[in-house]
Amino acid sequence: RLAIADSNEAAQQNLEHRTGTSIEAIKQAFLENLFFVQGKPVALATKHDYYMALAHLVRDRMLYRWNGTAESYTQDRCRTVCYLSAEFLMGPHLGNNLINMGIYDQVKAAMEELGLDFEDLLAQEVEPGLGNGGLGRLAACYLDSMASLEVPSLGYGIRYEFGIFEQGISQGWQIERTDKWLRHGNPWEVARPEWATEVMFGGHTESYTDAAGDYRVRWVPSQEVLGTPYDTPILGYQVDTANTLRLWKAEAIESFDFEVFNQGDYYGAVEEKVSSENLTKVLYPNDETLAGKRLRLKQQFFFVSCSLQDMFRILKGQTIPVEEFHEKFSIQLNDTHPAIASAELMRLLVDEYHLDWNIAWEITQQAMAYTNHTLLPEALEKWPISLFGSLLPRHLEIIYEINTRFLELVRMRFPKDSARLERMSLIDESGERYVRMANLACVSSHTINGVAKLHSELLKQTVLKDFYELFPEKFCNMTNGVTPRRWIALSNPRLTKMVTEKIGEGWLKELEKTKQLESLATDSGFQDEWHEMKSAAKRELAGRIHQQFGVLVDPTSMFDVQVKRIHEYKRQHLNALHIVTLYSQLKQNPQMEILPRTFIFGGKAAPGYHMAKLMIKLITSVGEMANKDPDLRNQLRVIFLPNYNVTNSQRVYPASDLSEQISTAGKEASGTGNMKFAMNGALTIGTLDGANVEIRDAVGAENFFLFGLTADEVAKMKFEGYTPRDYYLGNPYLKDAIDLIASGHFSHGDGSLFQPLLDKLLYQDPFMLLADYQAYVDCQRTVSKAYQDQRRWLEMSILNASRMGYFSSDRSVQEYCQRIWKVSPAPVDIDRYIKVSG
Ligand code: GL9
Repeated sequence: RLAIADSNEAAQQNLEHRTGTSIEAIKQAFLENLFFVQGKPVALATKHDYYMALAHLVRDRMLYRWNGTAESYTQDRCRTVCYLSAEFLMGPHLGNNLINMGIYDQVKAAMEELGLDFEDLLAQEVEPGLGNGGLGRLAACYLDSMASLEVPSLGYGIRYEFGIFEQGISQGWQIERTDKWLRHGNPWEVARPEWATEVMFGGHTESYTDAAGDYRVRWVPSQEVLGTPYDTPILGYQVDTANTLRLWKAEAIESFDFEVFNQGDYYGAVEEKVSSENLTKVLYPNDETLAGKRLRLKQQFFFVSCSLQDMFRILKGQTIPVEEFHEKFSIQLNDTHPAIASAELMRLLVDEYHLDWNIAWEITQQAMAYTNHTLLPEALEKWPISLFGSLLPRHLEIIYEINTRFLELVRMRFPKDSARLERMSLIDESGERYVRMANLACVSSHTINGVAKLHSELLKQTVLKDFYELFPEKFCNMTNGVTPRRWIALSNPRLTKMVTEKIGEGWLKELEKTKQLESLATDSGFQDEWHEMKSAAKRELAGRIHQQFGVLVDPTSMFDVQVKRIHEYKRQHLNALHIVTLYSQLKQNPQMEILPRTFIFGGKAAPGYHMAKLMIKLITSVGEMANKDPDLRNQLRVIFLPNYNVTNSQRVYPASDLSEQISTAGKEASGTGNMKFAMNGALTIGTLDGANVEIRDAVGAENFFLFGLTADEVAKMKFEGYTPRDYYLGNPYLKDAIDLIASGHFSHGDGSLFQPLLDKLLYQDPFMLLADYQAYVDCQRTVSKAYQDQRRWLEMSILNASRMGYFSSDRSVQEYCQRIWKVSPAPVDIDRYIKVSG
C-alpha cells in the first residue's frame, strides 16, 4: 500500500505542512495558495482569489479525513446508506466545513491577522442551489447528520450546471435570472472521470436465448450518454468521518457519436454532444408539482442509472456478490423523483446479471425505502405511457411485469374489488395512460414514511390508503429534523456562544442537552443577554435591508417573518390580508397605536405559477404603500427580501421574533423552516399542520400561538360545502381588506391587477384563507400583547430554543438508521490509515 506519509521524514513534514491548523500554518498555506493555486501576486488578488485561496487550504485539510474515510470503508466493506435525491440544497460550504472541522476560530483569526474581513470572504461563495426548497435542504441536513453520526453514506444526485434561478424583483414583480454558480469554479468538488458510467435511452428491446438456453431480454438503445461523477466531501462534526456527495454530470460519449455515427457530419456530432450535455443543464424550478416533461424524466433516469451502476462497481471492487446487494446498500428514495430506481435495479439484476426474477425482486424490495414529502394530489408524479415507453422501453416492460404480479396479490387479498385494483395499479388507465411513480415506489419498497406525525397519519388515510390497507407493516413516520451545526452554530454565533458558556460543549452533537437552559428562562440576567443577542441580529439584518433597499426598519420593532417558497397552500396572502387590515385601521384611526412590526417576506415562486407571482406582487405593492406613508408613523414596514436562499436564510432566522407557519391544516407535510426559527428563539404563529403540531407539543402550548381550523375541520368543511363569499360578506374587517385591494389602492388605481387573486379567494378559496382569517387576526392581536410583556416574551423565546432538541436531524437520522436502514455507525480513525509514520 502506498502511504502518503511513511517513514520518509520529508513526506511526513510535507503532509503536516498541508494539514496544519495553527494560525501560522493557515496564514502560510493561504499565501501559498494565492501564489500557486490562484496564480496571483497580492497586488492583483481579488476578493474572489482570497476566497479560493482559503477554500483550497480548507479543502486540503478535509482531504486528510476524506481519504482516510474512503480507505476505512473500503477495507471494512461497511453497510452503506445511498440517499438518492434529485435535489441537494447544500448552501455555502466554507463556513460549514470550518465548523465541522473545528477550525473556525483559528481560520478567522488567521484571516484577520492578514488584514482580511473574514465575513466578507465567506460571503464570496456562490452557494450551490441544487434544490427548490425543503425537500432538497432536508437531504443536505441528513448528509450532515449521517457524517456526524459516523454512518457510512453516499448522497447521489445531479450536478445541475444551473441551479434554482436567481430571483430579482423588478417593479414589484419576480424576475428570474439563471444561476451560474459554476462560473468561477467550484473548489469543493473533485471530478472522477475514471468512474464515469454509460446510460442508455430510447430504442427498443429484443428477446434472445442465451448459451444456457435461458430466455433473456436485451435493450437496444437509440442514445447513450456518459455520466461523470463529481464528488464533494461531507464532513461530520467533530469526527474523522468525511462521507461523499456524488453528483452526476451528463456528457456525450465521444466514441459513440463522433466516430461511428457521425463520420463526416461534424455539426451533427457536435449537436449530439450538446444535446447530451443538456441533460444536466438545469434544475426544474417547480415547487411540489411537475408537469410531464421529457427532459425531467431523462434527468431522473440518468442519475438513478449512474448511481445504481456505481453501486455495482463498488460491490465488485469489494468482491461482494450481486446477490448481497441489499446487504451492502440501503437505498432511500427522496420522494418519487428517483423511484425509477426499482425498475432499473430489476433490469440490471435480471438482464445484466442474469438473476432469476423472484430473487431480483426480493433484493430490490429489501434494498429500497421511500419517503413521501407531500399530500398535494397534483404533486404525485405520473408519466404518460407513450413518453415513458419511448424513453425507457425496457423499464416499461418491467413495470408491466411488476404490475401483473402485484395486481394478482391485490386481487387475492381483496376479491371482486375492481375499483381498488384500478386505484392501485402502477398504470393509470382512467384516460390517457400513465405510469404512477408513487405506486411503483410503494410496491418496490420495504418501508414507506411520511415526514411528520400528522403527515404520516394523513398519508395512511388519504393518498396511500390502499397501500396502507395492503401493507400496513411498511408504513412509519420519520419526523424531519434540521442540522444544528448549520442552523445554529454557523448562522447564530452569538446564541452559540451564550449557550456554550452556560451548558458547556457537546450540545451541538446532542441537542437535547439544551433542555438545561430551561432553568434560565426566568433568569433576568440571562434574559437580558438573550435580548441583546436577538437585538444584535436584528440590527445586523436591519443594516442589510437599509444598505440593499434604502428602507429604514426599526430594529426594536417586532420582526414578523415568513420565508419559504411562495405557494397558495402556504398562504402568504393570508399574512398579507392581516397587514392590509392593520394598514386600513391605521389609516382610518390616525391616533391608533399598534405594536410596531416589520413584516419580512422571502421566497421564490415557480416561474410558471402565475398566482404565486401575483402574491409576490401583492406583498411588494402593500409594502410600497405602507413603507412611505407618514400616517402610519413608522408602525408598519413590509419588506420583501429578494432571492431567498440558504445564504440569506442564515441571516434571517437569528433575527426573527415571530415565525409564520400558517399553511392550511393538512397541506404542509412537515416544514423545516419552522424548526430553524424556533431553535433560534423565534415564537411561532401557526396552524396545526405538519411538524408545527410536534413543535407545539415540545415547546409547550403556552409558548406557541395557535390558530385556525384543524386538518379534520378543513376536510369536513370541504365535504359539507364551503362558500368563502359568506365569510367576506359576514366580516366587515375582511370585507374592508379585500375591498381596499380590489379598489386599486395598492396598484396605482388599477383595480384589475389583483382581481384573479381576489376572485379565487371569494369564489373558490381552496386553501380556506377566508375561513381562517378572523382566527388569524385575533391570534396576531394576542401576539402583539404578548410581545409587549418583554420579560414573558423572552422567557417563551428561551423555552422555545431550549426545547427543540428533538428536531435535530441527528435524531431523525438515528431513527432512519434503526427503523429503516438497519445500519450502525462505522467510526473512522484516520490515524490508523494515513498517518502511518515510522
Ligand atoms: C416538501 C414539503 O412540502 C415540506 O413540508 C417538507 O418539510 C419538505 C421536506 O420533507 O418536503 N415537499 C416538497 O415537495 N417540497 C417540500 O418542501 N418542496 C420543495 O422542496 C420546494
